[in-house]
Amino acid sequence: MAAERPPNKLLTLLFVLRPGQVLLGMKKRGFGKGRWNGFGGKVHQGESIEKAAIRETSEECGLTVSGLDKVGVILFEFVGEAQLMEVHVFRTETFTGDPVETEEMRPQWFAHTEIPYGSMWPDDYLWYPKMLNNKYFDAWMKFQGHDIVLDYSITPRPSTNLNI
Ligand code: CJF
Repeated sequence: MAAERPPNKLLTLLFVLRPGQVLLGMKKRGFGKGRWNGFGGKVHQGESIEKAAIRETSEECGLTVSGLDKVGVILFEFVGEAQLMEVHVFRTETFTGDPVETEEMRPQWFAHTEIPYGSMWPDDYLWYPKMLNNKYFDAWMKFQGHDIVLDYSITPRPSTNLNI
């Protein structure tokens, strides 16, 4: 079962989609280096979660996004560590600009059928299919280190909160 303690890290993760494709970024430094992921990071104090998701995407790949859809919230716990991460996942098909490489990320479009799961966080294959198909969910993931998912649950939820 999920640990009964408050999350101590509030993070965002945003996916930009165009027909049949999703934009991912290769993380070039820091947490998750060497893995493809959506765009995101820490929510600043006094900042809304949605604003943080928009800001991080702009900082990491140069795109201006709007019309966010809420995909779900994933709670990550790591055995033997105090760290408890709450990741708010969003998606959008509305953006302006062209993706650019930054010091943080190297963006690339991937067909839904060619997602590079072997070079991503090991939880991703469990929920990307839902995210790509607009299925809303909440999830809990229990990690051993950074490479092993020991246990997890994924709960569907009604697709409310569209276009927040
Ligand atoms: N896709 C994904 N994103 C994560 C974390 C994660 N798995 C957990 C680390 C074990 N999987 N992010 C956390 C950091 O901020 C970006 C999203």
